[in-house]
Amino acid sequence: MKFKAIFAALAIAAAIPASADVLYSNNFESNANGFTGAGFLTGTQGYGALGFGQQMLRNNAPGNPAAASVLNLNLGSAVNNATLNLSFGAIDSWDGSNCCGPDYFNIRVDGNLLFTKNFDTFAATPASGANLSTLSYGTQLGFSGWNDQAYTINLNLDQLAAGAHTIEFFASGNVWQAGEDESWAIDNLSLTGDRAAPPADVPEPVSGALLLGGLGAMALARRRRRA
Ligand SMILES: [Ca+2]
Ligand SMILES: [Ca+2]
Ligand SMILES: [Ca+2]
Ligand SMILES: [Ca+2]
Repeated sequence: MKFKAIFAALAIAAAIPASADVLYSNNFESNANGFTGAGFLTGTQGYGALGFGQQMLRNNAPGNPAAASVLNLNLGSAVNNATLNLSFGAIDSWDGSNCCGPDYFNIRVDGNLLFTKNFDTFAATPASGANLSTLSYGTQLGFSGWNDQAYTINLNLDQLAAGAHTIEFFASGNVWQAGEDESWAIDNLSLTGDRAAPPADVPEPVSGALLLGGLGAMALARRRRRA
């Protein structure tokens, strides 16, 4: 029984890959597993042509900051080189530095604000930044009659410890108008990273000694049975 448990533990340790793992992924086609707080699945309208599929997670909550859509994760082991990737839609009248802004989209990981950007869907050029790639701007993708924008966002989260984590997605700004005036959506969300190596104290030499001891005892028992 003891040997079986040790061998099972070794087998599990050997099965943990050392390279990049997908720790969470969701295209929001059928569920928002792991999420709490504000937000709801909705049809993608014009965002469907930009890789958002049929459904996405939309949040049009009011407030400053507005109520967040919160991803709750529990990691079985520590993770290195963690990266968060997502598609982001700035839907309708995001005002940037115009009259009714600022309108920020924010990502906060374990209480740390790692992404904040004042989006302007009236601008002649797309928003720019090291973490942003443009999918669409200056076009009508649906919802209210205002033009919309779409981007991919890539964030380096570095190390994540084993255990619970929260990733909050939310809008803010003292003229965040919410509702059908300005809202946002995310899709194609993934968290990838390298699971840390299994603990160094996996008792390989000990189990070997136990195994040899066990074989010795078995041989002794056989000899005794023969005698
Ligand atoms: Ca989708
Ligand atoms: Ca607005
Ligand atoms: Ca629109
Ligand atoms: Ca606004």
